[in-house]
Amino acid sequence: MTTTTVSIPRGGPGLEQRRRLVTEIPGPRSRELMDRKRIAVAAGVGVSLPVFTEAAGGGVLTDVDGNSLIDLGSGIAVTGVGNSAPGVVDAVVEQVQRFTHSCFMITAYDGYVAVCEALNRLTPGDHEKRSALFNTGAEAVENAVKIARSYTGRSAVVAFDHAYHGRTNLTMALTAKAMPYKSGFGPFAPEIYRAPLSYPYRDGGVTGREAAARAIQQIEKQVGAANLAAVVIEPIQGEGGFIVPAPGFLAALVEWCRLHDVVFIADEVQTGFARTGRMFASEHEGIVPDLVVTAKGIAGGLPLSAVTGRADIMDAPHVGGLGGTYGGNPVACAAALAAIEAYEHDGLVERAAQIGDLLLERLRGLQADDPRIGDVRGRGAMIAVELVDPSTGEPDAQLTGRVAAACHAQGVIVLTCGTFGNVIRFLPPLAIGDDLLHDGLDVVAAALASS
Ligand code: PLZ
Repeated sequence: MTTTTVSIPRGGPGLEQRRRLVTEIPGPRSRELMDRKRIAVAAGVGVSLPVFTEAAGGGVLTDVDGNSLIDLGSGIAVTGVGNSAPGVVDAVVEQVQRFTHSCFMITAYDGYVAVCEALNRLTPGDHEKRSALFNTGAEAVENAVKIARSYTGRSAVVAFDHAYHGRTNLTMALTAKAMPYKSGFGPFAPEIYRAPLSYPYRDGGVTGREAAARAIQQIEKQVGAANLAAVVIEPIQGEGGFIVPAPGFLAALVEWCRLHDVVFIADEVQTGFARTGRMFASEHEGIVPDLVVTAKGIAGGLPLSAVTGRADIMDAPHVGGLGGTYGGNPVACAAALAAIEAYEHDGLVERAAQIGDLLLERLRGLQADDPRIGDVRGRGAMIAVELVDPSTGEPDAQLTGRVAAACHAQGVIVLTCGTFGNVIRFLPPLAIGDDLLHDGLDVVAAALASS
């Protein structure tokens, strides 16, 4: 009998932590694979960088051509603990050898309960809480709405301008932007209403309290508190452009919701788990949401999501009313417990805050010499620049596209976002080192200079 040794490329923090280009980006092997993708994969599934991943860890991602790229995106804010973080890998391997699935609704397992206990402990507020686990952010947002409707006996839901909550039918309705998320995919779920946000850079000095009053007046007139089950909001908007509402905006909304028995749902899918320099972004504003939706960073890259909140609200749906075949999959739960351990005990909350200071300082330095950088904003390791035409203040999506493409060509993964497509966002893994951040920002600076 002959045995073949398969060499598996190892990711994790052991991967050499530097940017290294050995081919153009994309290289020949990535281009070949992109040709196969075009034939095999539905055209609607886009790829930002036509590069195929080989391994990833710390602050880098290596591709199939041997290039090492700096990761300033974390797979859209997922790998906060780092890709293939050792604790996550060990926990997953151990669990995968025990059992891969039983369906929690058929026979239960302790990992699911332990993740719920951790979420109940870590989310804002020390009231009695319950959690339920799902697979994706969108699925968890949908379930939060189901729970709020069941609790209140009302149907209307308010979401905000620039909101992003997912791509399923209900969450498309909650999401604001038509292209690429909604266009051609309707009709959308009914009883969803949109309210104006607080967007300090484009709000002409409107305070948080004033912006909340503006939103509340519209909700009262156009929906009516008596019909409203829930208000859903990202404490810092993600896809919509990393918009940090003016201080007091979120608190005023929470206050109004309490007064009218409307369930306040914080969508912390992108902001959760140390990302913003606090375990949850709601903490920056001192708010205690009724329900908190989490996903992305929760499990170090495995698909898991959750709804956590007030026990009386969470327990409203009848037994059997919540679930799904894979929700709270045991392997994903094992990964989440290891990831949460790292967030809590490896200083990652503090690290996110430090990364934020470094990013803000460097980007504000660039802004001082470049009037096309209209705004630098965000919190912790969730920072963005909004690019504009300096003569008019109008969003400059073309410049944004050119800068992102120039970064990609130099081996730096940056993502864009924003309703107007004119925001470059930085979401590095919290496991990245300062030298990689500086190298990545040098590339961003050069890309801006040449675009
Ligand atoms: N809520 C706040 O950021 C996902 C989506 C990228 P899923 N954001 C990235 C894309 O183009 O699909 C997100 C989010 C917020 C909900 C979601 C949805 O999470 O896990 O993608 O369903």
